Amino acid sequence: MSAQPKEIRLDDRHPDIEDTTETVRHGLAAKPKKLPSRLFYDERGSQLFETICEQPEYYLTRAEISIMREHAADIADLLGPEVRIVEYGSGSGIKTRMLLEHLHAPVAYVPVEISRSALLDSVAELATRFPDIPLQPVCADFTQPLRLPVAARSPRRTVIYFPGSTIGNFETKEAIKILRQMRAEMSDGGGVLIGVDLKKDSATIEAAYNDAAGVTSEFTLNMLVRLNREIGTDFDVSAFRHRAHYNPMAGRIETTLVSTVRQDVHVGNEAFSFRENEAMQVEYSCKYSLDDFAQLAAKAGLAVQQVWLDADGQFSVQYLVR
Ligand code: AVJ
Repeated sequence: MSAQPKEIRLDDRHPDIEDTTETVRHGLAAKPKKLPSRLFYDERGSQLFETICEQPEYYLTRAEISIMREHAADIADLLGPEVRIVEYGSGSGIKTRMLLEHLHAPVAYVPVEISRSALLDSVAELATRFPDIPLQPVCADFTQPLRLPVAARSPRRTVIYFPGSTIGNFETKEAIKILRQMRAEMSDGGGVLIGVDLKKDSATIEAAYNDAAGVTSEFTLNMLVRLNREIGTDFDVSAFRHRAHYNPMAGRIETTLVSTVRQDVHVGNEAFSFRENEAMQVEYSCKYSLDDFAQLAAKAGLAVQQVWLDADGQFSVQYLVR
């Protein structure tokens, strides 16, 4: 008998709706100016990110998928039977499907996602593909402490899945904080399965954030398009350009929007001046050596138990335990 698609209840924690106007006012008043990278992801931004993943220069996604293709079965063996997977992020990706496909009698899959629509879309798709895995979507902000939903069947272990090197978007302090929070949420004997992009020559890294087709540039500039539409700012989008530079000392891509002219931008009735060539920080994408990341994890009370690499050693999937 084949399982019928069950109705899936969304556990809605009503994450605070961000006051974007306040965030932008705060960011434009800072010196240097700085807007958070989470503002990239409106519908268009999420689409553009998907297109970035298909660019020949953006090696991260392909490398991580190749790791999963090669090692998902070993990963599933290591996690063992009756595991509960909690994913930070919507889990619409192919990597999630590759993991779920190989698990042994998983007890639950719990995607935690702030966007209700992204969460519902991904869960609808997973429900048809994996009719036998209980899905327990939670609409919440994963950067905030979470109470996991009560499991229908109690899992042998709870594993937090955080693919995509999204950890790279957090500065050291925040990265430690989020890893600590994962440590608290996983069970005794649980772990964190995390995708981490690795340090390599600057040219390769810089090319990944400066694709020839200009998709990343459009993605970065879309933040301003979005703000003009949603909160009525008047950024002259054509007078900004995307700049992504690898800072080898800090081990990170630093993405800025550079104003090509002197201009005033209004948020409500407040004006903020940009000098010609003034750069506004919009994203960090941190890169780690295996050693760097083991040290970061240690600061969160986590030890690296196993590392899987792609054939070119560009990217890693790591399993962290207490
Ligand atoms: C989704 C955060 C992993 O930093 O590589 C891609 C986002 N920004 N190109 C990254 C991104 C520009 C991406 N992460």
